[in-house]
Amino acid sequence: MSTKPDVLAVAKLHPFYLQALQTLYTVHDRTHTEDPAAFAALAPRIVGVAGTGEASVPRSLLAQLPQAKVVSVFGVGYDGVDLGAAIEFGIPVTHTPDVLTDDVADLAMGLVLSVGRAIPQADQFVRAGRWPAGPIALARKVSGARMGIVGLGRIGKAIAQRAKAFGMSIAYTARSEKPDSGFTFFPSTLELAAHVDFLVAITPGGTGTRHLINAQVLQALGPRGFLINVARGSVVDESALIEALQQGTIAGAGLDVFAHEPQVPEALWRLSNVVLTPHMASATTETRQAMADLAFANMQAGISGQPLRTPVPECMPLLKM
Ligand code: NAP
Ligand code: 8YV
Repeated sequence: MSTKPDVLAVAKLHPFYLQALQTLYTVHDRTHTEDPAAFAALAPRIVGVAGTGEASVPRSLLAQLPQAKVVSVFGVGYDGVDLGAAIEFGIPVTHTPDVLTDDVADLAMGLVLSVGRAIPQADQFVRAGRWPAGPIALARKVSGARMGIVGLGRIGKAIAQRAKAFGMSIAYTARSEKPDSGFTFFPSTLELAAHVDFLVAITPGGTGTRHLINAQVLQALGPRGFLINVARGSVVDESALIEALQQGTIAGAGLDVFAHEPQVPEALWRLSNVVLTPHMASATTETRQAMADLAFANMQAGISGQPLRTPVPECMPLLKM
């Protein structure tokens, strides 16, 4: 019988993270959902919980883990974790900020260029042998256009930096104004949308941002405006977005995240004015390795009672106790 401490994986973990965990722990891969009877016997021995940015860690699960010392999320977003319950039960939560910022900002710019210049559509145009019949339709100039960023945090600022290099003007909304940024602040997403060509969502998910981008915001963005979502599917009202794309209320969208991943509505597949990617903004070898290293370091620290590398801000009071 293994003497390694027991860790519960609540989502399909990236192999870099899973393999690192397996060097020190017995990892129980989603046993709580796949074999609830076995989980009842195992739960009292679980000392750590490993998840992803999208994983669900509800109160009902945390309540069954009296020995859990840490929830280590492989991702910067942790909207799936019931933080109130984690704090109440004294289980700190960690995440992987900063190490993925460049990749997510790169993909956001990639989507801006893809939708603005219709690059995937142009690729299809060539492959389908349509070029000899005549030139492709004109696209939208990106350099010098107006970008609006919803959420000027670590990643939002990195997107702004890249957009500046394209000569774009930058405006943003966030919970609080950032006077030092030098960018134009709008107090609401609606006002921001009315003043930009490319609206880029990069906030956390969860109840605080649910459907921040709704039918009214899309209306304000207008028929020459593009939406980019690299935040969470929950930030955008997906039904309203589909309708806006179908009606030409907005010009197009570049989407890395969706309301019910990995399911993407067929209505979106059928639209020619969207570019769709499978929640891959941090999915490079380099970044996934860095995320795995950090998530593993947090797990080890939590289980061995050492200082956590990157606890989520809401858990700071817990760590001072
Ligand atoms: P961060 O530094 O915490 O920045 C979050 C920003 O969102 C902050 O500027 C914050 O405003 C703003 N915000 C929060 N609630 C808001 C609201 N209700 N209305 C407007 N703005 C709001 O986080 P980050 O490292 O940049 O990451 C942001 C998010 O990106 C993650 O939480 C995750 O959901 C997403 N993400 C997605 C992928 C992907 O694969 N697609 C990868 C990584 C991250 P204040 O500054 O005023 O507090
Ligand atoms: C990952 C993410 O795709 O960091 C986040 O919040 O959404 C992404 O980096 C995810 O955590 C890995 O599944």
